[in-house]
Amino acid sequence: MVKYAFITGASSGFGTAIASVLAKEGYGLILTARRLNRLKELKETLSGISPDIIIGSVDVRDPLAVNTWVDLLPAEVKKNLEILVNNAGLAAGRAPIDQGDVSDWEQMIDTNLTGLLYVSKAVIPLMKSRQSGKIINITSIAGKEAYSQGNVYCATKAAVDHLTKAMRIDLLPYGIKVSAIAPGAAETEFSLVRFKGNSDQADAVYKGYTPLQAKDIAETVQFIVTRPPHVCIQDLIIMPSAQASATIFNKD
Ligand code: NDP
Ligand code: 8X3
Repeated sequence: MVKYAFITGASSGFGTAIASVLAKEGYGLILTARRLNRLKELKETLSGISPDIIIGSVDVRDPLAVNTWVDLLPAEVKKNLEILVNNAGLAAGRAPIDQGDVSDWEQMIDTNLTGLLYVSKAVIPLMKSRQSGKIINITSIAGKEAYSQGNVYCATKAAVDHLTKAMRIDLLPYGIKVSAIAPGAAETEFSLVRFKGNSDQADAVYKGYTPLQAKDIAETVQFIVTRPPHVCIQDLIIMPSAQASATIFNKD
């Protein structure tokens, strides 16, 4: 019997690396993001490693798309959905609070928080009916500490941090484990997205030290999902060795 892992934001960064690691663990994969071409490439790469891969262009901000997508999954897949990794997310821009772009705020809140809620609400009933499941929310050091000009991004991640605790309480009677991973600076497409394609600004974020790689976070997911049934990893902060807090780095 194939067990399935649903990973949002699988077209890049952590999501792609998590898909690869869970494929090697033998999971069938349900991979979503907006960029279908990326998901097709990933499916090709992982076919022959994962026993089954289902991909879909799903914008987590669209509740109808999310619900329809989950509804239309084959019955056998829904019955065996064991893992949800709520990974899709982004920072859009960096600005003092009074100078932020309202559409950036909306995009971050709608994706990082509301989108995560939509996906969770669609998937949790499947886990409840199995009386087991593992949900991993990708938060951030930005959810633990606020930093200058990070305001709304930090707020969305703090909200998901708190929501993770609340989900764990609500889902406790159903054998569903809920975990959070809060990474520090990791070199993915994150900064390129945050700085809207400005690669000089994005590259500068990772200069002078060794940032985390997507694989580091994927291996952490692997650790969490391979714990025995009586163990729940609730909350992890993972930083580059050269980063002590959200803003304190030891750079060359
Ligand atoms: P990437 O930009 O590389 O990946 C982000 C992923 O999210 C992409 O697959 C993107 O896919 C997806 N995504 C964004 N918006 C939507 C949407 N509306 N609907 C569906 N999918 C969406 O960044 P990371 O891999 O670094 O980011 C993954 C998560 O990790 C995010 O939640 C981020 O906040 C968090 N994080 C990142 C850190 C870092 O330093 N990199 C540190 C701490 C946390 P597509 O564009 O195809 O839709
Ligand atoms: C991404 C890391 O420090 O840029 O969540 O917010 S940070």
